[in-house]
Amino acid sequence: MSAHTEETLVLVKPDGVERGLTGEILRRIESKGYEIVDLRMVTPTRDLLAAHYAEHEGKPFFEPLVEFMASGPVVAVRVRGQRVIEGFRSLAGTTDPTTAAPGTIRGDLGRDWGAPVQRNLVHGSDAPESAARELGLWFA
Ligand code: D4T
Repeated sequence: MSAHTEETLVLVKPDGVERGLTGEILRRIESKGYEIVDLRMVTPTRDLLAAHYAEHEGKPFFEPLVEFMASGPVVAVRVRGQRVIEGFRSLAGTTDPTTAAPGTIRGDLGRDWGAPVQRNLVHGSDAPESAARELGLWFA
């Protein structure tokens, strides 16, 4: 592995799985040239989600977010590549799917389905420290 090879946690959220977009999302990751090195489908517990979203605890969207994320299966993916942490966030697009740029996962496939911002199809770690922490939680 070169100095810039990293691993990140990608989640296909319950909306992505329910809409049958898992394959399309994985296709975009692979087409970009990133490597899928581990993958599992899981309906996350509240405890796992509270740990995953610890930085958002106390925010108004925290409880509805945890409830949504626990509402069905999620696909957790360990993805490896050169600068993949920022690279995947670029593929995903900005947080709000309504205004995410066309060409991105959220921009092409997502929109506002009710609770603003919540159903944005994917999660991607935002820094090496959070990637290591999150991969440890989801691939314990
Ligand atoms: P993740 O962490 O899922 O990759 O998303 P982002 O990094 O793009 O966005 P974030 O951490 O700001 O938000 C985490 C998660 O909370 C949901 N959310 C966010 C929500 O339901 N309502 C809101 O108002 C916001 C800001 C969506 C993503």
